[in-house]
Amino acid sequence: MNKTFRPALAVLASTLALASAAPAFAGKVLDTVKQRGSVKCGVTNGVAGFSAPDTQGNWSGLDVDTCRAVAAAVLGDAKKVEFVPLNSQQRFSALQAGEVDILARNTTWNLTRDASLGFHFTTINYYDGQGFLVPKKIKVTSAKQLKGATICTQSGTTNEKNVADWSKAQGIPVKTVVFESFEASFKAFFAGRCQAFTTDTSALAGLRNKEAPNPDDYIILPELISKEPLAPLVRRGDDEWFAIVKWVPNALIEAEEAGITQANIDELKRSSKDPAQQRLVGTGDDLGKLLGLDKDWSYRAIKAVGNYGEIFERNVGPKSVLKLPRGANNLWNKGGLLYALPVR
Ligand SMILES: N[C@@H](CCC(=O)N[C@@H](CS)C(=O)NCC(=O)O)C(=O)O
Repeated sequence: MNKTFRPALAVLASTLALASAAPAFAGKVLDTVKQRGSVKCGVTNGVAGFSAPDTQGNWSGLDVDTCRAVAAAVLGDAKKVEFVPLNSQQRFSALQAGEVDILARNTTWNLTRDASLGFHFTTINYYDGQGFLVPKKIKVTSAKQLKGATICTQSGTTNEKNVADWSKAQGIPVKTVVFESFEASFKAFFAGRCQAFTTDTSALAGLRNKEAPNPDDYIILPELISKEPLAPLVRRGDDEWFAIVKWVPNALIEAEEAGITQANIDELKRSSKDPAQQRLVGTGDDLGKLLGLDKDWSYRAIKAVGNYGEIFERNVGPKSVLKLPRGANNLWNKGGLLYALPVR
């Protein structure tokens, strides 16, 4: 070997050794969360299936479960979450100002938001697309028939911009009416102010089933006019917290791939000999320490909310009022787009 390369290689080797042995340094957000004893999670004011309070103020939904899983992983208790309702306009400034530790609020990951707001998107927890809800009585069965229609939507969303793009690209002029509050926007629609309502189709399913005076009087049109990959996000500047909020939801997807459920996790913790399962249930390699957590971080998260498939089923799938098909949100080896990064 050329002698001049030897010292450089030695430095590289020792750097790599250090990198693999070094413990993670807990970031400021994790310290604050531990001191406070709760995770502050920015959510919506109420979108069925994603984040909505019941009459007693108990929150549920797919985004809510992401925050509960993080709380279980870092604080050992899925209940230690403070939910902060934010409308579409308020959500980003609240995260920037440090009013929440995580924004888990049906938020679409796109270039502008990723590159200009000072955030890191973490793991996509729902692949969505924008659509239209219309009353059956107007006899519209395709978005192509919306020429000249008045369309209600909420400001501060991708939806507002997508409908303008779609209208231009398709040569279908429409009149968009935007509202700052979600409630005001859908109430106006159900009162007949607009011929169509547009937002992410998952939210349209919630609107139709939970808010419509009579769900059977409304249909969701077949066209999807955009891609809406929804993901929780965190502020930049704390790589350790970013890693936690990236790896916890990822572990819930990996748990589904590995066949670990809320019901079988304790049995697998006792008896599994499969290294992939062992890492997730806390009996294999200790990956928690690399995140500034303990060995049972993912065990607690899965035990608290279930694997991704269970979360989907309960909140938006067959066990919910939304009854959304698994579609793109199925695992990659079952025809969907979910592909967990290896937890190893
Ligand atoms: N995914 C889209 C839309 C998200 C969004 O804010 N949707 C509205 C309409 S469903 C909402 O959640 N409103 C609830 C609220 O403001 O509390 C985005 O990130 O802009």
